[in-house]
Amino acid sequence: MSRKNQTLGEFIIENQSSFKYTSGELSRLINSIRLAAKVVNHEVNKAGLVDIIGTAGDTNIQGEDQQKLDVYANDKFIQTMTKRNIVCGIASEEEDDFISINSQDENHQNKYVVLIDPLDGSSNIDVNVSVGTIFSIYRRVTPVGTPVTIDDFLQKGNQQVAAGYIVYGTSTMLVYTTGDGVNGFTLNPAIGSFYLSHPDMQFPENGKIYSVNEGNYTHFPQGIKNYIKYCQMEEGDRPYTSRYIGSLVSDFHRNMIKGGIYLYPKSSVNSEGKLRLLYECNPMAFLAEQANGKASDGFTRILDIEPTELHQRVPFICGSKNMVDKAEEFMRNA
Ligand code: AHM
Ligand code: MG
Repeated sequence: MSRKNQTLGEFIIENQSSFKYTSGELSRLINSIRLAAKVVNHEVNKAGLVDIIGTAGDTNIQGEDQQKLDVYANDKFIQTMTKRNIVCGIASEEEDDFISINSQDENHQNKYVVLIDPLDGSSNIDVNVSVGTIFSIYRRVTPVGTPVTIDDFLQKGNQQVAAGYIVYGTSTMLVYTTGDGVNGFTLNPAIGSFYLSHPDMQFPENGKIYSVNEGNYTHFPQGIKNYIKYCQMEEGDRPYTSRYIGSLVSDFHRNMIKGGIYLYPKSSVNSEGKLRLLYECNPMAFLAEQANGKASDGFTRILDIEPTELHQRVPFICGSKNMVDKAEEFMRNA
């Protein structure tokens, strides 16, 4: 039984038995993500001090090399999961190829692979605006005991066993699903523990917020242009409100709480869209569906798309179910 103020550690232990494979391996993996999130959070919070303690490429006062925060976050998540011998493979936005991790006994006994965007929206760091980490977890499809292959990573989103994000915002939250609803945990920085603050998160079926980079308007497909005009039209509960942070995790998080839609369509500039299927769209789509929302590329359910490459991009429309349905209708009819 989950209850508010439960720590994330307690929640993971109590809910372990509801997960269909109960070896504890997935729980250990989520625990290691929790740990890395705290370390990255600590560093993100110091970002404003960069002029005092040194910029990327500098050496700081303690003689340590300063790293860009996205590189730092990438290293921390990979190190945490590798050193704890918890996954058999990792793919990251920051790495060209996937990483195969040998178990300590070199037997490749771990069953899970993780795909991660270690610091999404990192251009927001310099201006003190929220950023996030996104993760997606699968069971490997190749046999345990052999090195992972690309096939372990190129799985459809509907095969995910867990997914989540960390939002480094006015407070830091970890939000995740193992396919049994979505729960959000807020970090108490004084104690260093995440507490269950948002049990069973749900997208309202309707919303009044649309989030899209309207600077790209002239390059959008006609269906998206028509939908944006629909959002702006004065009729019924419209016009909707426009809110765009430019940080997927933050825009998604707000829309899930308040009701809204996020769109990153393809355009004449980004012919495939901008966002990455495997470590941005799929995990957010899994969360959205688990929270009674919806995610689509305009025509197809995101979670049903067959991946063809690690860093594949797709158009992404995600949020309150009725809003996504409406945007799809405009795409179909354009
Ligand atoms: P990134 O992975 O390079 O940070 O890009 C992903 C980000 C999303 O978080 C955000 O929604 C989008 O890119 C913003 O893009 P744009 O500046 O083109 O609107
Ligand atoms: Mg990203």
